[in-house]
Amino acid sequence: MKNIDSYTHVRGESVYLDDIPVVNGTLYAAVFDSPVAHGKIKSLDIREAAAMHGVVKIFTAKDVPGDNQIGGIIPDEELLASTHVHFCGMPIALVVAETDEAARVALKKIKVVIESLPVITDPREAKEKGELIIPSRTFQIGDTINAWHQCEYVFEGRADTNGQEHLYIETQGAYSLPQENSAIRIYSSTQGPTAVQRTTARVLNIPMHQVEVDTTRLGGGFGGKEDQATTWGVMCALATYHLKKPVKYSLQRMEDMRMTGKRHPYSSDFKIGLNKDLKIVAYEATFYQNAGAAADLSPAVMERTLFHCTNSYFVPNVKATAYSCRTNLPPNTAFRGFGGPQGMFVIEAAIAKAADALGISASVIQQKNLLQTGDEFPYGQKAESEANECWDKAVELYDLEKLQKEISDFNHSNKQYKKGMALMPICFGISFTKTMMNQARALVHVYTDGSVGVSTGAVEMGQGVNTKMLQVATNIFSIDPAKVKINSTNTYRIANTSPSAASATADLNGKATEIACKEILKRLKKVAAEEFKTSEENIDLKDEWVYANGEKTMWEWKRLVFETYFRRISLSEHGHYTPPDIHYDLKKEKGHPFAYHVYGTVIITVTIDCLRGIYEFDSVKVVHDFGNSMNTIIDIGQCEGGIVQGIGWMTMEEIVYDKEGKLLSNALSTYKVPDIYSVPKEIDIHFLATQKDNLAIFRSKAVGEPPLLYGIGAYFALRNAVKAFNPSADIPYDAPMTPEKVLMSLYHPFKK
Ligand code: LUZ
Ligand code: MOS
Repeated sequence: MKNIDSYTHVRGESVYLDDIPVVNGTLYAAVFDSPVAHGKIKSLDIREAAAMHGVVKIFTAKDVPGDNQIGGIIPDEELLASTHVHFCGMPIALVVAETDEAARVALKKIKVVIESLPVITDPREAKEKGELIIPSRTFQIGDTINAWHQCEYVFEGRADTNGQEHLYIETQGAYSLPQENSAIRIYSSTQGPTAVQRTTARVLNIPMHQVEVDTTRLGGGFGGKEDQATTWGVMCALATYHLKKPVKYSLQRMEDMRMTGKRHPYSSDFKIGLNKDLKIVAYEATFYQNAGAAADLSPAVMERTLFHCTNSYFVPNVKATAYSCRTNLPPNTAFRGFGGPQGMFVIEAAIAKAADALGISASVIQQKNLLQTGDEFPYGQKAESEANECWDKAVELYDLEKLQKEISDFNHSNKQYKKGMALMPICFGISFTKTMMNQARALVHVYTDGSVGVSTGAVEMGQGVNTKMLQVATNIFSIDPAKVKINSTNTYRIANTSPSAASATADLNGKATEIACKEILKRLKKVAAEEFKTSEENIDLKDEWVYANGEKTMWEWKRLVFETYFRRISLSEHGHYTPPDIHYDLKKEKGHPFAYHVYGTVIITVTIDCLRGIYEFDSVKVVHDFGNSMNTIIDIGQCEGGIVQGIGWMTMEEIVYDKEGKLLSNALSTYKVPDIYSVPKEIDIHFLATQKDNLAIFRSKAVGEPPLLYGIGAYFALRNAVKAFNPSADIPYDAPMTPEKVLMSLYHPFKK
């Protein structure tokens, strides 16, 4: 089934935040943000700005009627700075004007005097100074202290990964409208409508039932709108609250890049020990997470780093410690993978270092240590592994031996160009790591004409979740897709939603939809059973017809629906789903946090130009564990997008802050993202279809985040290509491997 949004997308008719027809009297907001990364506000002068033509009002911290606080996990982030600023881009004042232009012109007239305080941008420095967001956490299995004695080889090193700008095509934004009796409706480009509702209620000191948040769709989220969309919704609502006027704020790209947090950079230390057979016996890692100036989602991201610190390998002795370090950068936040990729990169660096030292291919070590079913993760969960199946299938299907030979032949006969290849197995846990968040609801109405309306907590952000929800309803009722409408995500229809995140949206909301539909179906069948004088088990619905005892009856779907209504039986249901058997003990750091894991293996090949340091990815060949995909077109799209985004993070996207905490890569002229030319020439995705039971919707495993992890292979393929040119290259494990870094390592140190 095609994505139900493709028709309006292609015609430009899909309604994003900035396409919502504007109500008469709408005002426009813009934020005045801190020009310095850390300091004390000595004075703030808004008089000249407030007197400008078209300016209606300027709000500051003093105008917040409730709690001036937007911190989701920890209350450590002010909506508008009151006395101190903690990062460049921190909101200080909110200008509201009759036009967008007037608001932005007025920003320039605001005068602030800030007494500078010391700026920290490096997480290791923050840790040294005791600047931690939460106490450190350690995951442990076996006994690393005694395990080192059993190791034939031990290697230590350091690995760094940089951040990543979300670069959703649609920037952040919100539009709030005053309603009767002081209620407020907020259209928000958010992954988490409930977060916007809850925080607005807290900031304005009004009950949550006064705040309606409605989200039709996003032009991309990638985690950037899991938590940080809230700010803009609350800003608009604050102005609406005071002015009783509709207020809109759609951020400009540079505002968005400057003021919002990104993927967390990490700096890490590792120590790995292997025995003679190249089995990993022990692994230790210390992660320094660059959290930015406030907690945001950093504690949860840090936790997912620990959960993924051994990737898809079984290691009997592990000790991994993580620190969430407070720096003077915009608070870093969720980004597809949510700390998992950062954790995986470190063990892959450790394996690469060992392989280099032993003069073998990293794939030899990788293959020998893949998880088997029954193996225990450091957090106590037992694996239901597809790691070996994916790996073996990739090796066989894509003929690894032949590929390796082609590459070595190419490298022998070419001086200026070199090829490199890497294999990368992946493993990603599906569920919110906070067990409580794994719940969802769906509201299904069957109307008397036989059409169906479905509302869930799922937010459509381009990932195709609405199509999947529609498939669930049409499948259970066995009706034409045209009969089903998926409604906008709205806090008045579905309450207390978890954000659309953690790759779990289709599973959680799909299962809730399934539960609601099945309940209605049961009632429909009861009516049919009475009419056709048989039992409910003997009633079937197929292609909009009622069958009794296997025989087609006179009733079609529409008639059945109307007869049910005529008997005064409810045609609506609110379904609630929570995955069974997941739990976690924070004291022991053990449990069963994930409903299941997703596995896969990629073989990725790159060609570098050894004169210029530029490169092209020749091919990305994947065997991915989809379970039983319910929509192969959408799932391939998620894989392709995730792979390209992962390659971008690992190879070209370079976030640069200066020592003063100012973002230098602050526009698309200075921040390079993958474009159509940098997409690998070939992306081949093989579906590892398994018949095993799992907790995914229709056994179709979650697909949002896992494919991003394949991008890590790109980094190691590049390293291998550089080594083919300069075997003595001493390349730090420091991603992204930009063309500049490739060029430097090709010739440094250069012995020949
Ligand atoms: N968001 C969250 C996530 O709140 N918890 C998670 O475990 C998670 N995982 C991935 C992406 N977003
Ligand atoms: Mo996400 S990183 O699943 O919002």
